Amino acid sequence: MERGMRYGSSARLLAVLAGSTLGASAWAQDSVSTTAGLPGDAVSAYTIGANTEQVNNYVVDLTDKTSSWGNLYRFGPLMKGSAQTSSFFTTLIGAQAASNQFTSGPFLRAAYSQWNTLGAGVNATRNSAPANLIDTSAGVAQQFAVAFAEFGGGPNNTFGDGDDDNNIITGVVSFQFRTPSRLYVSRIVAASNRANFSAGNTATATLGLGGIDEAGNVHFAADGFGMVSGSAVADKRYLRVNSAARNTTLVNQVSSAGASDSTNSRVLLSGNQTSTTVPTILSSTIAGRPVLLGGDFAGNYIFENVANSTATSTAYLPSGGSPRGPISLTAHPFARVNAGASVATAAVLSRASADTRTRGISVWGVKNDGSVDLNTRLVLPSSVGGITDPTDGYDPAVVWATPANHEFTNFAGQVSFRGGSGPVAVQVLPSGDLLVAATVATTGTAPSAVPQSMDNYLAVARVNATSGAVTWSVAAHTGNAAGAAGNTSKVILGVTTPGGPLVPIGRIARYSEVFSGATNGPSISSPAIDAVGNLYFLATVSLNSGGLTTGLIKANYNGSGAYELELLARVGDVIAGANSTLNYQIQFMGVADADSVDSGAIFSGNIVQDAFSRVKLANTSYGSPLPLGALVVRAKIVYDRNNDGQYRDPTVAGNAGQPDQAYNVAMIVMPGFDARDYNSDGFINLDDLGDFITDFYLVPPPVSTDYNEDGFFNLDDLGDYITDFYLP
Ligand SMILES: [Ca+2]
Ligand SMILES: [Ca+2]
Ligand SMILES: [Ca+2]
Ligand SMILES: [Ca+2]
Repeated sequence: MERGMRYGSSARLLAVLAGSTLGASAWAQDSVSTTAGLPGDAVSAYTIGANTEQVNNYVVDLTDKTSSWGNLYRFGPLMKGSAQTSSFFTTLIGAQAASNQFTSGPFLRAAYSQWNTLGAGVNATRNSAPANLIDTSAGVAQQFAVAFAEFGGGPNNTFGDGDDDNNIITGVVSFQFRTPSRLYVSRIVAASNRANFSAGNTATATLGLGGIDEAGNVHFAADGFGMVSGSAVADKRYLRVNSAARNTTLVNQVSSAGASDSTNSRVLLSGNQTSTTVPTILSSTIAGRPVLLGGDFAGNYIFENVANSTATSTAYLPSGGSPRGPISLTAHPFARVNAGASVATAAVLSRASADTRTRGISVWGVKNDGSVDLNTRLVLPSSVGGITDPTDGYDPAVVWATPANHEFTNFAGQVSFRGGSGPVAVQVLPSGDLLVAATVATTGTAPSAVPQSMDNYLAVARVNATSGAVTWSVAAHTGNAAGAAGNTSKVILGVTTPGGPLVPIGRIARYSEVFSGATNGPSISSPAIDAVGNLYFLATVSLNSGGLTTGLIKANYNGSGAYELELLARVGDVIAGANSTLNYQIQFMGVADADSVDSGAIFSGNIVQDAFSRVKLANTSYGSPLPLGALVVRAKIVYDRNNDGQYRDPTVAGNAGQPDQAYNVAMIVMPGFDARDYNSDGFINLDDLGDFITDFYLVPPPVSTDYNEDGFFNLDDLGDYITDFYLP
């Protein structure tokens, strides 16, 4: 591959220019409370009335962060978990989701709070008031949405009983291309399992995420698992909340009666006693209405064939086959499963009738009403040479015994009920070919059982749109039983000087190498996939400089099967938050829980799969950050509240009374986009100016020539582009 063509290989690359562009600032729900230590400034999910915290509208300014390859990404704590008991700063965050696409239009809200002072924020009682209220009543913005499920031990601070709290939080996010570091966030408490935080077994549902579309419609599952209230949900339900329209005067409690904000909530499946998997969504932008897609343990695909009503089908499976885990979706039809009416493509792990291991991925076309078009099934190769890593020759059929027993993973344990959704990453490439990817367990006990194996590889299949030919490759792997210590696990690459050659900086590690004594994995989360087939996942890593930790990895796709690994972030990284004016440290990003994959790890639904509409994918080079739309990652961050260079979470043993503050957050990762790079080739030069002027005089003008995003195409746009172009 052409490393010289790598995005960021030149002194003129955007990464080097970052920070000097467009006054790009680094400020981010990046805040701490006015007082040090506990309880912090996370908002309660139950506050209504004059200081209602059901909806908060605020700015998060992202912080530039350079990857191991020298490429520019931007990070920010988009939303905190909700407030908990006085013993913890926030709830625990479980599954997350992002809308599959961007849309554009007016800002969701007419104004957003902004601050860059320690202590300022959106909590009505624990922050000082934000200094600024930014008027967004005019202009065109890009919009996407994210969601997470959160849970806590409830008022009694004990997990596993009928007072546990559980919420679905959404964020509808707007931004403009000229100021891509600035996100305008509407944080919304979409649904809760109780009306308030009063003591007692008053919780009425257990919630599982799920999917969200770019308008903020969120789909989730609800049942009465562990609940004892007489009002608890008594069946296996699916619900939708139009979170952008949430009534802020009440808590949207999910119970047997439905949901309190009944105007903006719908029960889409009720009376059902068959266990379901967490649902996803075919977006309102594509289908004209949000369409729920889900599945159950009887093998049915469940789809909202008409608004607020569901139908089932097994036409997506081979005869006698069965699915495993939640389904995944990409908002693009794939020719070979599209008889003409597909608007999207879905995928799920599956077994054929005789299988005792989960070795297949079923793929089907999804029509406008969610129904099944054509289908196909891809089966993991088990022969030597059937699937290898082209970069290092790794062949799992050689390294690991009984390759016919290798199986797709990250669907067991709690995943079907609590998310994430789902284990299979699916994308239709610009060429029309299909790419699917999922994590494989090479060893294990009984099929699909927990404890889950920590010996993993990330398998990718490309399906030719014309011939149907399937080619498999390995994108990442843990090597042999010794993991990173065996020196055969996949290398992670980086530059040691800006623009320098890529050299190994570490390896994927086996989970027990990082967490000694651990007896289960996985070591590699499920992947999320971007517009050109790059993969994003969490994995335990061994770094030459940073030791054993957990990393956020991008696997760069060369277009023909080979992937090289780039480190985007790791546990231990420190990021400067400029809204809070404090540094914070990433202290947790989790891959596994006590027996299986962590629902809060990355799954395929964690990414906005489409690039920004202004990005010209055909011009982006290998390694470019620009194909990434946006990625949500659950993290625990610790603010250095007293600015002493120490990051001491006071809820961790030995740190009691410390002034620092620790929050579980939905971190957003976005590409280092620069609106001046008009042709998206990674350089800002006269080609861009020429291309812009050419487009500007086209009739009709492309949307991208409304450069200043005011909804008008006029000379102001040309002037603003030229002005920006000549900024230093
Ligand atoms: Ca409890
Ligand atoms: Ca400190
Ligand atoms: Ca350019
Ligand atoms: Ca304009």
